[in-house]
Formats: sequence, structure tokens, C-alpha cells
Amino acid sequence: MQKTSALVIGLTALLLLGLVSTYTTNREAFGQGVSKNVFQLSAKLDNSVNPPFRWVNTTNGVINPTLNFIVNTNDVIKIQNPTQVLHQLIIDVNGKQIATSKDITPGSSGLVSIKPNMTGAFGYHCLYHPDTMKGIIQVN
Ligand SMILES: [Cu+2]
Repeated sequence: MQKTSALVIGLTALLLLGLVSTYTTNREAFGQGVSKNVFQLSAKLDNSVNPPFRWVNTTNGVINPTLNFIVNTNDVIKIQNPTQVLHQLIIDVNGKQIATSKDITPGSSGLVSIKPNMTGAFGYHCLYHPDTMKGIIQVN
């Protein structure tokens, strides 16, 4: 009987300790379109423009895609950099920076994430190649 009680107490403690991480994990697992909205971008060499870099959505191949963010949701841009130079993705509102991926070195990856509390049109661009690596973020 004592063993059973100890077991129950132990399991309860483990369960309570695990609640926060379980909650977080479930939000990620069930997060597609619910509480998390993820985009996959990559820097891409493109010699038809100068400087010769663009963003590409690696899910569908669209260049400098419009990203549809969801208000009051964690919107995440995952970024790969297979090129030979630094890139840094900046999210801006009316020209003002509100988030950055920080520098993403050649061969590495990064991400930038925001939880917008208002709808509207945001922008994104590369700090180093703002004229060719840029697009619109529509928050709905
Ligand atoms: Cu760049």
C-alpha cells in the first residue's frame, strides 16, 4: 500500500513538473495553423540581379514571396543560407526594424519570429541586399 502511495505521489510530481514542457511541445506539435505559423526561406544565388541574391520559399520555389502572417500567433521564418556570403533578415513596419534573424553565416541557418498584435502590411528585407532580397508580410 505504501509502495503504491509513493508511486502515485512520484508520478503526480513528475506529471506536474512535466506540464509546462508538455504544453509547449503540444503547442508545437499541433501548431500548424493553430498557434504557430512557419515559413521556410533560403537565400539564393541569382546572377540575373545585382547584387545576385534573392530569397526563395523552399516549400514552393516562389522568389521573394509574400508571407501571410496570422495576428496574435507566433509567426516564424526559418532561414537557410547556402550561399557564400552573409545575410540577415529584418522584419520592418513602415521602415522601422522590429525583428532580426541576426547575421546568418554561409552554410548556416537561422530564424526570426514575431507575434504581431495588429493586422496590416509589414515588410522584410536582407540587411546587406535590401534591393533584391525583400518582400511583403501580410498580417491578417
Ligand atoms: Cu542578403
